Amino acid sequence: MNSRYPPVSLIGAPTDIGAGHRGASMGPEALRIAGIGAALSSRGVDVIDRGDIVGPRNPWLPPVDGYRHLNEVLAWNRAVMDALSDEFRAGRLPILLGGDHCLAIGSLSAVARHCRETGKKLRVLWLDAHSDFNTHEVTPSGNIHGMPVACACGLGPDVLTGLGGHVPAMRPDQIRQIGIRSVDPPEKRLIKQYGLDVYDMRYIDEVGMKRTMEAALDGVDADTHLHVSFDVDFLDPSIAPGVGTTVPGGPNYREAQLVMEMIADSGRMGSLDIMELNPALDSHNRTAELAVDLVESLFGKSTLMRD
Ligand SMILES: [Mn+2]
Repeated sequence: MNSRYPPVSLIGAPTDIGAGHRGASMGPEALRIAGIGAALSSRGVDVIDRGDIVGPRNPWLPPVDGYRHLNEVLAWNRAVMDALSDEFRAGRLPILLGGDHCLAIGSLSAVARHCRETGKKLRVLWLDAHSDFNTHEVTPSGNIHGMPVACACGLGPDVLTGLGGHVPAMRPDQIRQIGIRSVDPPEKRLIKQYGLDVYDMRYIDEVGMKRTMEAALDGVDADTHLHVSFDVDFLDPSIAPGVGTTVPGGPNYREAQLVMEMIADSGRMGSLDIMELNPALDSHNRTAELAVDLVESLFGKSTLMRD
């Protein structure tokens, strides 16, 4: 077994309850079919598949008071938080197989609570085309997958912001967002107001991915729990078409590999979300296969001859 990594638990969360397109509910199975478990085992990682979390079905209703499916979103996120908390207590590294990105409210709540309980420093890397910092006042759609970062920072409905028992679950300065290229104008104002650290595509174009990641990982040390929330729409749609909210101009294959390799080099990743994979919009499961390829890099598989 590869002693560099703690034992890993795969947790499926098959729902699209917070999304604007149906289909992310099939993400966990697509990742399994693309071989995520075997890929980790072949890296020498001890991996268990815990199967799927069970939650309410998607009623596909319009928003109420700016939120779509709030009760169902809450039920799913409670279940996600509990599942991840169990893994942290067991000393394992949970990989959440989404599912849409609203489920990060549950994973961020669990991670933040784990860090409070163990005295670890928290750093969240949010790999995404979007900032996901909407609120019910400014959201154009009411889809809660556009709100998880705001909720983690205490901005949102009490039931979601208070999920982990501490409001806010985390401070904006514990979060680094990478790959951002689509932000609604009122969301932009909130991001400025809260001082969120955003490395958008303009920044990456100007300074390069290596320096971007050095900045995003700056200060991560042996006491840091690094949580990686990987929205598959982070990637350029030309290589990753299987998502509901594609935005052109994202990181290419080599840039994405570099992101994952530099996270692996830090040696501090303690939890991972793989979110928004939508097999209904994919082509021959290639986006799932790419995601698995990138996960291998997160666990130390270098494309270069460095071992
Ligand atoms: Mn997202």
